Amino acid sequence: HGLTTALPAALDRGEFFIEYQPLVHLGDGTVHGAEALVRWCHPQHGVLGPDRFIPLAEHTGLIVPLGRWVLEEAVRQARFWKHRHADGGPLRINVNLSPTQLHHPGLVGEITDILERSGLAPRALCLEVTESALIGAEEDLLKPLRHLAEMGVDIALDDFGTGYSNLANLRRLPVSVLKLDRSFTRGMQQHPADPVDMKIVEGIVSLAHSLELAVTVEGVETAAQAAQLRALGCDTAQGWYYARPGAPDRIHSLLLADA
Ligand code: G
Ligand code: G
Ligand code: MN
Ligand code: NA
Repeated sequence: HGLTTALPAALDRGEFFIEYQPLVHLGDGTVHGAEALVRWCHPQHGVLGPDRFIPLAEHTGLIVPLGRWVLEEAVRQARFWKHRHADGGPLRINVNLSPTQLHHPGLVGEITDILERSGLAPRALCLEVTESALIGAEEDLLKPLRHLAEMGVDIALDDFGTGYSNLANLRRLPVSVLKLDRSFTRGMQQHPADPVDMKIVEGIVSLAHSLELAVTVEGVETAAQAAQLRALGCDTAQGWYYARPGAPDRIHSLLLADA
C-alpha cells in the first residue's frame, strides 16, 4: 500500500499536523480543554484524516513515533495556551492513545519526559483510550495507565457505550472520564428525544457520577442536544455546535472570549 510505505518519510518531513477541537462545560459553554486530532497533509492526496492512516500506522508500528510526536506537539501547544492565559488555568489537552502505544514499554517514561520538559502539569493532560482497547485488558496492559493516573494524568474512556463492556468492570479501570459515544447524542436530536437513549444516558451518568467519573458527550451538533444532555447531568461536551476541529488559534480566541 502506497500510503503505508510513505508514512515514515512523512513523519520525517513534517507532513503531519494537529487540529484542535474544544471541549466545553455544558453548564456555561466555557472552554474546558481541547482534543488533539492528527491530520496528514499528503503532497499528492491533500489532507487525510486519521481514519485513512492511523490503522496503517498501527499495523506497521509507526504509531509509536507518530503518537510520540502528537503528544509532544499537543503538550507544547497546551503549555503555550497556559502561558498566554496565565490565570485562565484549567485548560486541558486530550490526546488519543492507540492500543499499540499502550503495549509499548517506553510509554510511561516518554510521557513523563514530555511533561517534565514542557513544564505542563500532569493534571492538564488527558489520555483518551477506546473502550474496546481495554475490554478484557489484562493487568499488565492496565499497569502503565495506572501509573499515569497516579501521576495525575486523566484517563478517558473514548467511544464509551459501543464496546459492550461490563459496567462493573469500570471500577477496575484507572479512568476518570467517560466519553459517551456520538451515537447516544444522535438520539437527542429528535423531537422528542429518543426515550430509550435518554434512559441509557441517564443511567450511564448516574453510574459514572457514583464512581466519581466525569461524563463528556461527543458529537453535539444542535442547541437542543446540548440542552437535553445538560438536563441529563452530563458535565462537558464536544461537537460541531461549539466548534469543528481547527487550527490552534481558534482555541486561543475562545479562551480570550471566556476571559
Ligand atoms: O475528527 P477525526 O476524523 O479527526 O477523528 C477520527 C478518529 O481518529 C477519532 O476516533 C480519533 O480518536 C482518532 N485520532 C485522531 N487523532 C489521533 C491520534 O493522534 N492518535 C490516535 N491513535 N488516534 C487519533
Ligand atoms: O476520538 P474520536 O473518535 O471521538 O474523535 C472525534 C471525531 O469526531 C473526529 O473525527 C471529529 O472530527 C468528529 N466530530 C467531532 N464533533 C463532531 C460532531 O459534532 N458531529 C460529528 N458527526 N462528528 C464530530
Ligand atoms: Mn477521542
Ligand atoms: Na470518540
